[in-house]
Amino acid sequence: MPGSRRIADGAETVSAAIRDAIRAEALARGFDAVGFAEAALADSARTGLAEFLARGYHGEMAWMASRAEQRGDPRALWDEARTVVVLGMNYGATIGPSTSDTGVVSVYARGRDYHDTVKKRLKALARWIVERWPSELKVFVDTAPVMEKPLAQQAGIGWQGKHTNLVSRDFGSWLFLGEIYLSIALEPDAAESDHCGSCRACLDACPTQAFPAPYRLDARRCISYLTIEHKGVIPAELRPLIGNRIYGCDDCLAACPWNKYARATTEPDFLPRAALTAPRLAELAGLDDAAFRQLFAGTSIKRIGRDRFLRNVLIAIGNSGEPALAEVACSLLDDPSALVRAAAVSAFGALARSEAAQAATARLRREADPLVREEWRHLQLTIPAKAGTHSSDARAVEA
Ligand code: B12
Ligand code: SF4
Ligand code: SF4
Repeated sequence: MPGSRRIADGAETVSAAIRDAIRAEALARGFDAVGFAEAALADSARTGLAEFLARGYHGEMAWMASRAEQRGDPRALWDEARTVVVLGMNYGATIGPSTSDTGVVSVYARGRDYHDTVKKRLKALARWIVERWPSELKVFVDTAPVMEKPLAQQAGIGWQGKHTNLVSRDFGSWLFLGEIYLSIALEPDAAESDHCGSCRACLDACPTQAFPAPYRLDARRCISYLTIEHKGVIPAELRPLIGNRIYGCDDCLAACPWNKYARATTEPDFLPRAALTAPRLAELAGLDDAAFRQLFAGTSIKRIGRDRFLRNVLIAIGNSGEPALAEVACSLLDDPSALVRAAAVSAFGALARSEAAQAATARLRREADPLVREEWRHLQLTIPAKAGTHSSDARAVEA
């Protein structure tokens, strides 16, 4: 096979020495967990993926279905792959309480975009490897069609818990994963076994009941999916369950008892930015495109763009129960983005019910976007306007 060099055939000692050297170098370069797997997935991973897709649990993530064959088989992605080096980086942090007028950004997104940090480290380690042992290689983190969690379990780094993420005995739920595919065959590590036992803390902690069964996630109900991947209007029945989570969700991860072994990350890139620990909803709602890009430069939040982010902020405003924030929602009813306008209607309706319902008729006369019109109509149906009681809020929105 071109480019493939089976240097470890019948030479277990050499293979072990190479693995030990790579492991030591990876740890020295700031990775926290390292394991080796054969470049082949267990049948259970492939069938789990097929079931996930067949049930439509991936929602709008069409990219998951379109490269399913490569996702389910490392060699279908790259036929020279023989070994997968799986690497983990600890991003553990303390999760403090939040107030209703602030938003919660999930822990993984509070620092620098992990894709950049992990990829840079993977590439540097990969260069170090090829300088010593002739191998073709490829590096991946998150975005490629790779099943990172089952590979990490096969490499012994942890096990897929009932919340479907990888749990580590040393770092709990808080590891980012990345991989180096090598064309040389090295002895794999022993796979980790499942240590969930009868625990179901993560399943019970989920605010949207996104787990149809243990080890199975319906992404369409997951707040992480809804606030990050989902591009359109968030279904009305799920909005109240989102609370003040404005980017991702950590509830199932945080509930895991194995987090007692977790430790705070010391990686400077993953330390939380002050602006992202308890951002005030009213301030976030005032971001225009340029201010959004400036505030979130270098973070993963910038990937979703200002409009989708403001949609999330408005859902949190609608859930805040803070009448003072009704004005903030009201100020976005004329936003150029239909997605933002639709979320503003929903938030305004949640905080100032009768004023919003009274404004609906006038607003419907000039709103052309079907999604925003639907939000106004929904308000009219669910909150009958009280005749003759125009408040100042209602006059402002009708204007
Ligand atoms: C798509 C995706 C999402 C989707 C779907 C999540 C999901 N669980 O599939 C959404 C947007 C919801 C999401 C959310 C999050 N994600 Co994400 N996501 C991915 C991505 C790109 C692909 C995952 C995938 O292949 N899913 C498809 C399903 C079929 O695979 P699976 O989860 O392994 O499902 C298995 C089980 O269902 C099992 N199974 C089925 N039936 C049964 C029955 C039994 C008995 C058993 C044992 C197993 C079993 O078979 C399947 C195959 O193994 C990976 C990166 C990557 N390329 O792998 C990151 C990744 C999984 N995400 C990650 C993170 C950090 C998150 C969030 C924590 C972010 C946040 N704070 O908001 C949340 C966690 C939500 C959760 N509980 O999973 C990390 C997880 C790191 C870790 N320690 O595991 C990854 C690995 C990215 C990275 N490189 O670090 N994510
Ligand atoms: S990330 Fe949040 S919404 Fe998604 S499954 Fe976990 S607890 Fe549920
Ligand atoms: S909370 Fe319990 S069931 Fe969920 S992953 Fe952790 S140990 Fe497993």
